[in-house]
Amino acid sequence: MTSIPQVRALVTDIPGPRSQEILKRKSEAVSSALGMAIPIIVERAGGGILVDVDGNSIIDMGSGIAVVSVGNSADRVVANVKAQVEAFTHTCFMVAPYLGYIEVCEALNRLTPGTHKKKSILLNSGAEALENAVKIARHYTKRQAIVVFEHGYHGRTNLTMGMTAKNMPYKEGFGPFAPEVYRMPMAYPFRWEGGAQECEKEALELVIHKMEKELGAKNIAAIVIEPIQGEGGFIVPPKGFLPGLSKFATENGIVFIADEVQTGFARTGQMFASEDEGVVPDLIATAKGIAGGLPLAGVTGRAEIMDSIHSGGLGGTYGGSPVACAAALGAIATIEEENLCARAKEIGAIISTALNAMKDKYPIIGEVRGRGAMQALEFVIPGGIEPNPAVLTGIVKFCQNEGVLILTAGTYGNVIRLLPPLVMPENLLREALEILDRAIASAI
Ligand code: PLZ
Repeated sequence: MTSIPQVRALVTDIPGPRSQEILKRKSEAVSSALGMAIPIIVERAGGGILVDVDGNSIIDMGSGIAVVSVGNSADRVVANVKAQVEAFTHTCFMVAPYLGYIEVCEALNRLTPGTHKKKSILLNSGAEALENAVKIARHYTKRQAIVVFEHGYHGRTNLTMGMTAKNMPYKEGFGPFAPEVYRMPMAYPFRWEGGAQECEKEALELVIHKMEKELGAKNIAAIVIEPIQGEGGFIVPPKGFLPGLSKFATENGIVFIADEVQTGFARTGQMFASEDEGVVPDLIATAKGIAGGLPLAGVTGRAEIMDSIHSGGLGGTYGGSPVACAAALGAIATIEEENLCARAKEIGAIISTALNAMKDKYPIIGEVRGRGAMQALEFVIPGGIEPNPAVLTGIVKFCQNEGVLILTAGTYGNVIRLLPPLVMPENLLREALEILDRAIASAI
């Protein structure tokens, strides 16, 4: 285990004097285009704790946006990376291949849903995985149209920006965007006109109707969806929506692509969130939790689709770097050997119990939702569903001042999302939830 004590401890205000000094240098040196969720400078991190340069120990309820699910500097990740860096740092897999890349692909082929023959490629980021998944689907189907969903998030490159729903801050002024990307209504039970039950009855039918009438099923190369939308605010579609889309895709020769960049690798209590409803995607995009913090992403899919591309058609200098692959093998071994899927379910039960108790107390909470260690609160003006983003600033600040890092999300900027490392000790988790409760109490 990490040598960093798993206790919250504040020795200065947040930010402390050393963080403040370095943050001044940040403003001088780093583009102001980059946001910052918490105004500290991190010095070390391990398990569920971030230690800043002033010596404050902060509970990490964000995992660097669902990345360090196995904890920061997890033992197996560190050991594998050290050994790999000493052996060699880079050859480019397309120039001179190495075993680590192949082993990560084998693991992806084994762990992703479905028992069919699968193959994989490795890349550097989630956005790059989505870009490649779309390239593959278009090439394979010889079609162009890509279907995405309201509230969806797929990245910041030109194509994935166009696939992402939310304008501010991701798209504003960055156009023009790539053509042939079509956004469909999302099955968002909390905000569906008529409510959650109507959503379950109507959403799938509406989306299929639009695909058939507005695009023509035979023109659609791929349907791309996050099984639970991440940046969009942890929107969980009603039962049947994902299987229905997947079935429609299969019946119409459309490639069904699950974007499991945020939901993957045990986060939701299964290795992949698609498994909860037995959905078997044709292609699955992975990143984030795959490699314990090193940059790595993958596209895994049906062998006949993955092999339909001409030799040399896919690649990149750094994709599947040997160091990132070594980290991934350490992270995957940790997830499997420490049974982090089961742990994610336990964490989910603890969080959702606590959040539901908060909902009973505070009418500004409109909904508690999520799955496993991916849980969120959506804030509203009491009595209705009008988004209430204004309360978030105070809640986040209160948590920070008490040494808890939480993240926000949502198209309306009114969602608090919790994504703790799956190795978070239970006492820390409960402490963070208790502080969040006090933060919300102080906001009303
Ligand atoms: N698909 C579902 O969640 C990344 C974005 C952070 P990259 N989400 C965090 C930010 O503001 O840039 C994400 C995701 C889903 C794709 C991506 C993109 O992954 O590794 O950030 O490119």
